[in-house]
Amino acid sequence: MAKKLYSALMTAFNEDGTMNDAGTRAMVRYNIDVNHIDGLYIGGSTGEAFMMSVAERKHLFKIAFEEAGDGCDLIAQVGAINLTEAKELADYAVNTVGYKTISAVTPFYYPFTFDQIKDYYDSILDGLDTQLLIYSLPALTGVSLSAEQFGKLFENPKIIGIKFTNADFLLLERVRKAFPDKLIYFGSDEMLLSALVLGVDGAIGSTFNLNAKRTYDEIAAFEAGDNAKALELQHISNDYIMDVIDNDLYPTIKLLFHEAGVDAGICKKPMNAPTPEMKAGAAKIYAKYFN
Ligand code: NAY
Repeated sequence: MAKKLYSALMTAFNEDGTMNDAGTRAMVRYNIDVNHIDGLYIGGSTGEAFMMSVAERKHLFKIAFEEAGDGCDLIAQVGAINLTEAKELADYAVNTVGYKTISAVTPFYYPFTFDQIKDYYDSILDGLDTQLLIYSLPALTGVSLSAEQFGKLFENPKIIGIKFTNADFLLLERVRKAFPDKLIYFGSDEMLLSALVLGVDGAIGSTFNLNAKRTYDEIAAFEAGDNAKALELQHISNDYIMDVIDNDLYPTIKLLFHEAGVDAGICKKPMNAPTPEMKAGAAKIYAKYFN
């Protein structure tokens, strides 16, 4: 099966923190029309969803779905520390809007037991005709699942795979070997090539919003057995990613959209508003990697 690339969709905001729908829609369009992206991951970390109200998250699901139409695959990230809200978001995404696939971050902040985490996923899926990707992001959630624990979550047949944002390559190898039929989408863009070697099904990431073409070329080189070319492209992508991180990751991706002619709004506080220095930095990054 061809490997898939998903951009983690950003959510555009105005200076007063309200949603900027035109900006979000424009980023959906750019991903479909310019990047020819396989899919969008909506309302994840990159989407700033954990700083948004339930009403705002629902609205995001609705406008992204409307704008994308049949243009690419869509995954709605419904996870929340408040399980009632996660269930409400899942029901809305699936039954009101029409998403076929959802994803949910592991419940975070409190040190939940594995049984509690399993109950969280089973509760979100209870009564819903959908499929779900576990969103595993130990660096931000503090929740690390073992291969055995992923296996227990997979006992729910609606759980089809993992968005694996983790640099633990031994775990990735163990999970890949144990569950060859489950989907694994890798989520650390700067380590994609190493994950491709271990047999991931694709990637979901923030930096593909601008860097999709180079990443598709890398995947194609890897699949053609041209590891030298794939590595050369990963090196360039990582120079780009490091520059973006140094300039402030999410605000800079929005600034890069601006450079590409897309009015992507700004990030929501407490994320940074763009400063003149950040704008100048983004202009340099755009000129260096995308001209
Ligand atoms: C999301 O929206 O949930 C993601 O984008 C997950 C993947 C990204 N992780 C985070 C925490 O942003 O693309 C990565 C990441 O931004 C990139 O690898 C740069 O470190």
